[in-house]
Amino acid sequence: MSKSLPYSVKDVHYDNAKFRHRSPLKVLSQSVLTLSTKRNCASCSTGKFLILILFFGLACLLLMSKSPNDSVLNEKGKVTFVAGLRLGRLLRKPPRLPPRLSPDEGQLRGSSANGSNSDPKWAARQQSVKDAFDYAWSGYRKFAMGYDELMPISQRGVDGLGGLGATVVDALDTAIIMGLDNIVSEAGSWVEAHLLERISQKDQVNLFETTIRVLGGLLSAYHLSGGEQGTMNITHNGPKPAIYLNVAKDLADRLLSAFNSSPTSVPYSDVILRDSTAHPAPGGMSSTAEVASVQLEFNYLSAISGDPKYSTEAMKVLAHIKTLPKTEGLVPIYISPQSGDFVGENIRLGSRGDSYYEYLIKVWLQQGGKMNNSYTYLHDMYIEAMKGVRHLLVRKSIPKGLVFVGELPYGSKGEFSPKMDHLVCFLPGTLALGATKGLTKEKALKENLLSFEDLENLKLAEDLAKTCYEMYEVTATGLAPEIAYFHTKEYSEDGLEGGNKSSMYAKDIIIKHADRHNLLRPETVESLFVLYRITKDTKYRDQGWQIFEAFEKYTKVKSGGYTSLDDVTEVPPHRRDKMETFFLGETLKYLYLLFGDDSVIPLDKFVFNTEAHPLPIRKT
Ligand code: DMJ
Repeated sequence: MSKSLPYSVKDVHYDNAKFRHRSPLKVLSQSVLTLSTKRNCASCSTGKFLILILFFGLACLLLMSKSPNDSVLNEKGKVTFVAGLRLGRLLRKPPRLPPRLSPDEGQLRGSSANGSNSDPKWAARQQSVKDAFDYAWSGYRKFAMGYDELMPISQRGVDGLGGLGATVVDALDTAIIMGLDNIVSEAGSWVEAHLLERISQKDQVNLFETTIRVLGGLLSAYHLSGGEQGTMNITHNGPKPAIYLNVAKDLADRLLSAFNSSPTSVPYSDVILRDSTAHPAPGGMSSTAEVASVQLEFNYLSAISGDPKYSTEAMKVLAHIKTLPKTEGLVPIYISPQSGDFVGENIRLGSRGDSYYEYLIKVWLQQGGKMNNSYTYLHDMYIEAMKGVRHLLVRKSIPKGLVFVGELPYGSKGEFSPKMDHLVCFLPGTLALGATKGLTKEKALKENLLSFEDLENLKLAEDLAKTCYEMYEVTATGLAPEIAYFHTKEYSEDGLEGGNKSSMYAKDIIIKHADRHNLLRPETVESLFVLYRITKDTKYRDQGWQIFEAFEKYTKVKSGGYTSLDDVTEVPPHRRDKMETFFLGETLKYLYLLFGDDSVIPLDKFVFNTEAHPLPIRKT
């Protein structure tokens, strides 16, 4: 067993001074002080001369920049120029004018308009993502409209998710955010014309997948098209928001049977839509991530419908999980709806485990992110779990020291596995969000809002985002495999490199033959987006652009749409035949937002569900 990576205080190298706010006057006085004391020159004639020139220059500037706005009326009615005002004006940054927004843009934005995308390079790149979305949608519309997914090579549709037209609903809010009115209208009209009927006729669907993609998509479309403002559709495209809400309610009413049929508060995994019945998955178990990742959606539905039943049922799951024994906050990936207990010892943040951790912090944020209320236990569970991650799951690879999150397939007493699913790459974004609560790192540091745990989590977020990006860089296509293993003292395998010989991490990352596929997944670009918003470090944008270009190069299909790949380590890669719904719902949405204006879907006003559907944070 190798040692776990200590994230001790000395590992957190934050240059707080770099972010500390200094007033212009302080800057001036500190410069003078630096001149006089540090260089010990105040008494020498050059020092005095320099100080004199500094003050003389300032005085001239003050006098020359007369402006009536800098004046106040004194009691005799005479105009007096106020030096303080003018000095402040000279030293202040020019004010950022609020952008003029159409009503629909206004809906997508928070009150702040910081970080506008004035750089034409990023505006052009954002446009390329929008074009890619348009291309993906037109392939889907041409060959698969109304099916769950497009098979772009065979040019047909397939119902892999129960037949509710999942791509239509997953893509809808991305089209709204991108301002693609025709697509909003096509997708919205399809929902209005077909979805209720489909829901009433279809057979088996998975509670989690249907909630995050279809219910989440409807709720986000409801909000973004102005649902909470009244019955008018403020985007002027697609149906009235009330249509989305009605369909969402009908769907959720049927999904509730998964909760109501179970003998415990842990829901069954499968629902028969047409008769609103539910049953367990074939093995009897539900996935922990699945039962604990429906709360954002059910809570918001309760808020907008005025009916608490959705939230009540969904929140019982988390309240119940709170009472179960855990390993340093970490939980097994299976849970039994029959007994309500966890099953097995397999602990991981990849498939079946991932969004349990994501929703702990996001549900708390959705409910206002306050301490000392009935949701605080979620924050506490999250903090404990991330401590557990740092202690039990985080290691460094050799020879180059990439920080990764492994697995404990036999619990904390069993052997550590250096396996990391691409799915784990949601974690850097969630860690950063949980640390600053959606504020920029600069603001959070300036306002002293970051605890020790927050700083550790933020540091881990940045390290893991690097690893996730290197999982792309290391392959011949520039696209990540579904699963990577990391070379450690205890584990190594030769001849399983990614195919990019110039990557300095070629020896650190091991890609087994069975894991070389790429499903157009979003997790890494999701984390790059969140980290860019929070740190403002443009490297995250550059990395996102590299990934986007690789998608364009290797996954675009001539006849329309994009496809999953079979093997990212060879060029040209062998292609699969599927465009997953989350390529439109998540991957392209996060890339679009990464290259765009920070005030669109601000992270302190919205939480993204695990399928990237933004839902508003409850106002407190
Ligand atoms: C999405 O459906 C969701 O993000 C889910 O939580 C995990 N996997 C896919 C995308 O990879």
